[in-house]
Amino acid sequence: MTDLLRFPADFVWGASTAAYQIEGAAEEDGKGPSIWDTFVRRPGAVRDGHTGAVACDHYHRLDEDVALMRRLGLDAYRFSISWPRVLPAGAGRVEPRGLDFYDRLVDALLDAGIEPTPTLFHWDLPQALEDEGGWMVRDTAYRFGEYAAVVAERLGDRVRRWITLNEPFVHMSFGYGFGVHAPGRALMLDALPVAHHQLLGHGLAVAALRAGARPDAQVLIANNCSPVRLRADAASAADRLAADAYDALHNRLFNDPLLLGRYPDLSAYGLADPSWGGVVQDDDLKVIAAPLDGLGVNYYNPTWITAPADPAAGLPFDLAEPQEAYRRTAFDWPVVPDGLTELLVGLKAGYGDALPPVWITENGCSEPAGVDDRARIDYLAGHVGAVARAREQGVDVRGYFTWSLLDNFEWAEGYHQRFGLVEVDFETQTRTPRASFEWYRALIAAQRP
Ligand code: PNW
Repeated sequence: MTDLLRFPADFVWGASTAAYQIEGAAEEDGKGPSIWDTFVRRPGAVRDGHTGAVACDHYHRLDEDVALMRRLGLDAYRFSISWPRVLPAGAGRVEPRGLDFYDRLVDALLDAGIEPTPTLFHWDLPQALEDEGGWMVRDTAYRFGEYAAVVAERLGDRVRRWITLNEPFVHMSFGYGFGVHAPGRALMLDALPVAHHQLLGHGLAVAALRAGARPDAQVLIANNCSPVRLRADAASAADRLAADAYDALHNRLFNDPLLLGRYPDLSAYGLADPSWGGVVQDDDLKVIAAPLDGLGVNYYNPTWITAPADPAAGLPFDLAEPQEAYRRTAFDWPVVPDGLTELLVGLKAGYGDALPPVWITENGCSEPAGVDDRARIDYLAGHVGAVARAREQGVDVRGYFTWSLLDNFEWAEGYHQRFGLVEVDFETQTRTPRASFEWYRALIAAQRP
């Protein structure tokens, strides 16, 4: 299985995590509260009232965790930086102990021969900024640019690959649209300014990183992309329009401004007027479309869409279930590796030369507890194969990061979903590599010249 897959020697093999999901130490060393620290206290917000207060206790187990990564043979490790660890109030006073932690992590990774690949924002907005309106207000974009400059000044001499935002679509829709993630606001389509302000923040962060980091630094964003599919029994003109509307909201709303410098016309689907009521100001799109060194793509599964049963009810599409009997992960997500090939080939077809090199910045699955995770090996093998097929079809994919290195705090699902190559016992903090860890280690080793 593994020996069938040969990638170029410089293809980057990685694993991903995020600060709130693994670090714990939620109130240590001067860290300010984030919206997740607040949200997890809301009754019913997270299954069984789980919180990330301790999580994998990675904040205190950095050396052990980097040793695991070294054993795995990773080329790169994608982690996220907690904004409120660095700037407890989101802006103003810098907390040096917060920066010290990431400084030590970067050095430990470099010592282990692993490329540190930090993400500046993986959903843990400083609560102080949420109190001022969060990503619904334009100021948050400027605060994000300032935060990027602070981090670049401290880590920019050593970090060569940066990611600005993680999945602005999921943060907008789950956090501000439906309210199932922090900050728990259910604004539905009124949450659209969250897209623009995150993208503006991204553009300002790109400028800050280019100014403050090493000249050879690369800057990426990690977008959650999902190929949109119709059910075989749903192929009317109304179904196709619904699928286009969903694609515009999930994929093009974030990829078009970054790569083409313009927003999709959401008004064509009754979603919003093109100016978004003054949210999009002159020259914002120039900032947002600053050239990227790569597009990060987080892929889990396609989305099936039908025409809305009740067009007056709000959204111009309905989410549907596929008719095919796909294998399901423990999260009940369908396993569809060819969706990743379809997605990547579609990005190339749609954006052409405007598409920079692509990096799979997340891909993986939740499976039942236990170390004999054959199902995860099948998932990963299928999706790595899907990347190989996209490369054969001319898509310039440079790296693959699996989600996740460790079992961790899976947002609204708490510790009920396990995505790790390494099992974590959340009582004892014991780490136990799974069969998939050994499989991934062998895959990476087999690529070495
Ligand atoms: C991503 N969806 O979130 C995040 O970047 C990770 O932090 C998370 O742990 C991982 O995927 C697994 O969930 C997503 O419903 C959340 O389409 C929801 C969706 C996709 C990605």
